[in-house]
Amino acid sequence: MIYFAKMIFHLLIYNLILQIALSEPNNYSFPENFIFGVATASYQIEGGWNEGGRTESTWDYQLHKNPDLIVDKSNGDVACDSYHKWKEDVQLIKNLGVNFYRFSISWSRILPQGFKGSEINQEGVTYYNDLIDELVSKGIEPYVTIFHWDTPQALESQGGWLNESIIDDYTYYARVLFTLYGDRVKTWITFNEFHQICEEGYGLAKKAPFENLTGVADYQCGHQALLAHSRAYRIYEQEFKPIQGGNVGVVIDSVYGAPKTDSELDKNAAELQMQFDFGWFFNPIVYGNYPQVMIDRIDELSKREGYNTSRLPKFSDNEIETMKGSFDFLGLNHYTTNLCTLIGSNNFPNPSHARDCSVETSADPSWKPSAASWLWYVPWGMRDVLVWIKEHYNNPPVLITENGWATRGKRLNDTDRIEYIQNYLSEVLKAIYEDNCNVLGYTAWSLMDNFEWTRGYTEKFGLVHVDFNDPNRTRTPRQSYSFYQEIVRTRRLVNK
Ligand code: GBH
Repeated sequence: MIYFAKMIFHLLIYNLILQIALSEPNNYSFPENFIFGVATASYQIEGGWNEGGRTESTWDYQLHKNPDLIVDKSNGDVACDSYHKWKEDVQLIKNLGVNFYRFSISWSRILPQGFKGSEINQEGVTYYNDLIDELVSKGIEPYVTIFHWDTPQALESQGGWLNESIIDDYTYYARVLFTLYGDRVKTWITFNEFHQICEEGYGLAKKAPFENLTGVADYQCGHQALLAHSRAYRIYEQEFKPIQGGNVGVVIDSVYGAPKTDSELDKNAAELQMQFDFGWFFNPIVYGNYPQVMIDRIDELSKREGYNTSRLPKFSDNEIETMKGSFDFLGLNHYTTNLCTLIGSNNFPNPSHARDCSVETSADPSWKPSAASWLWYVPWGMRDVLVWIKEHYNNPPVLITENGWATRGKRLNDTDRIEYIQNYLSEVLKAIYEDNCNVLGYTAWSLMDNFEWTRGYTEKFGLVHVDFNDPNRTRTPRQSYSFYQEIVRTRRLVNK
């Protein structure tokens, strides 16, 4: 009897804790057309780096040369071994019950030499054919990211995204993919996060190719990448869409910039930050050109620094026309929020993207940190960023293409990840029902633990744990996997 009472007591306490952890989810259910998915990226999961005719990407090349670039000196040579274990991955996705799987294609698996006109590698083509067929046969829609940072080294060695010839190389590659897979792939994403490729890759040496020429190379990279995006969009629109009927979007990441205080100055700082990070890429895609505030400030500073042209390249009238409206949906990667305040430009290196913007960002000390130094738990930022996008770009269709929480170690009872997903989704629902934001769906990052770039295998984002010490790379679903499965099944937040 006492035993029984004790058990009930424990159950009550457990429920109470769960209720507190999950705080108050709202009562909305997800709209009928709202879709759910999970995401990964080729270099982070595939491995098989030199198998089936694949050549090195800039990541392979850099990490083979200098393992010290990564905290645990690891690399993506094997990663989750999805090059061999893709069937198991698809089964996990199937059991999760989601509508789509967002994955990326490794450019150097399809085109080992990378460049325009180069030979197509049949073994690489077969790998993705098999994956796509398996997904389709299980009722999961393939959502393909054409480029998620793994530039073929053959192209990187010629300057990569700083050399305008990459625009033709990229559009050739995109056309090859549309031709090969467009009968089954109806949702394409041209680029994942220009900002990380260009600012972290060429500006701040935090991502391959680890260049640090901020204020110059980042803008040049962004320029080529935007042009490559818009041309690929038009190629699909004109040559493939009439037959294949799919959609082409682009993924832009946004750390939401919120004002540090209610002051007008801080509100300006937040706006500036959003324009310099998010607007840098989405403004051209919607309106044809960089945000005016960016053009003006960089022109002005460049002059003062003695440059004879602006460090921010200019688009021609034709390019503006090609760019304007070059998206069917915006893919939004959103994880966290920063507080913004203006500070003097002398606090930043000269020149630099940070100096051009001159905003100091910080986290509120009360925000819960994750295992990733940049990621805090700020659910309301999800709603605010959706509203900001709605107001600035005339309520475009937005697919949330990534959102997730970082943990450390194996821990399968990832209640913090559950809380994060629950409350971020709750804000998505408010944005839909209370603010009329046009949100098409949600994608959890990530299906499974994977190679987290310079953090190696130390930071985990997976709904599924992967044992990287085990040659079999055994996959074990975490609690968050069942939790997300429940949301997808019931189409509402849990515990209501
Ligand atoms: C996504 O980017 C990527 O698309 C995905 O590949 C990745 O695995 C996932 O995030 C998790 O990180 O200045 O060194 O602190 C999210 C964008 C990445 C933007 C980290 C801010 C800060 C790096 N964010 N970045 S650092």
